Amino acid sequence: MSIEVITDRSGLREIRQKVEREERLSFEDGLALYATPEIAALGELADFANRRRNGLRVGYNVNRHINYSNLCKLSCMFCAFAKKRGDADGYEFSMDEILERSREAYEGGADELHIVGGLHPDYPWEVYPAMLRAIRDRYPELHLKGFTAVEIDYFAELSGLSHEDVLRELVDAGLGSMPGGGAEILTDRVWKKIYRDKMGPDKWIDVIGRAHRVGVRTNSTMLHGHIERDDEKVTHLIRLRELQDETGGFMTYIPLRFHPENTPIQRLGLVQGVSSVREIAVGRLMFDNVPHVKTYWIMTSLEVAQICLTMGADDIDGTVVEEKITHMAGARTPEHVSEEDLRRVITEAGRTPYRRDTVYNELAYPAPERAPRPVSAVA
Ligand code: V47
Repeated sequence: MSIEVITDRSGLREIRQKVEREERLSFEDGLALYATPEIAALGELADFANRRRNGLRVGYNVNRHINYSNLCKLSCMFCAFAKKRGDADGYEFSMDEILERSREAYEGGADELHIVGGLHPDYPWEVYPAMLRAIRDRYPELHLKGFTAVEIDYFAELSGLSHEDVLRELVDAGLGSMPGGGAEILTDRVWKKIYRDKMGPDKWIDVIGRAHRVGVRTNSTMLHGHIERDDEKVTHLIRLRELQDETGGFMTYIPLRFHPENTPIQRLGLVQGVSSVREIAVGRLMFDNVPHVKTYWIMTSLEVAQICLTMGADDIDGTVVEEKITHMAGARTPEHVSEEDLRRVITEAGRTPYRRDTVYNELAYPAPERAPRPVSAVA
């Protein structure tokens, strides 16, 4: 078989020309990207698009996730994290436990805390700004990336405030940006089938748009590998792209690989490496106006994440330390990787690692030593 035959079989000839001319890809192009059996040709195209934007640089951050509680009013079918009060594995961290994790993160040299949780059945709204303020007052060096659009919407309901006022209060308390979770698949069919109690797709887009307009930058995600169809994933990516045209507030796109264990849709099984690579490549090509595409190694494995770095991704998330959402759903990856290991994974892929803050400014490596915070400085 000649290389020409592979190019023909890939169905990507015209799309390749469009990508070269920096022309926007259509819905039908998106379907073709999902349909092609030629994963290497797809990856090469996405790598080209990524390198035109980001060169050979790959970002990572030194971060820590804090999942403050898994008690949740919702019962989404893809989720193994959410529990009800009285369930054996339901938990909530006290403020002291949250501050202890923040201290460890600070002393361990982290630059970011990624803070999300379930829709807690009893916390009053005031808990959330108080949580941020308590961390910020002690560790102002840490960027607080917190709360998905789903949580923000819930806080608006709890407080009676507008979404904008909720966001402004959180920013005043220390919120630096928002992660991209909760988007799942932005179509009504999937929403009705597997997470109908949760905010719908239009609402997710609306709340994120409001965040962008009040100056809060966010990430974006797509949960793939369950009941969604290719056309629904293309619709999802185009919706994100359209919002980005309007607001420019998305920093990163992150495909999330569905982990089925302990969920009511466990029978669907786990999609494997090629699916993770394809989502990265299609995301890079379709979502042409997002600056960065992240392979989240916790969900893909470091091995697959490394391959994704050669096929469209320019970011690998961070050191993480403790992760519950995917691990309660059967993830076998570790919860922590060292900064040195992340750099090695990136270098081995032929890329140049850079330590970054949450909003993609380059930071010094190695980072200057951090002294323990003197007790007198603690509020
Ligand atoms: O919102 C829930 C998804 C998200 C499962 O913005 C599941 O930098 C897989 O959004 N299998 C949380 N996924 C993770 C997330 C994230 C992660 C890393 C970085 C960033 C960022 C964001 O995980 C949830 C939901 O969409 N999720 N259950 C599951 N069983």
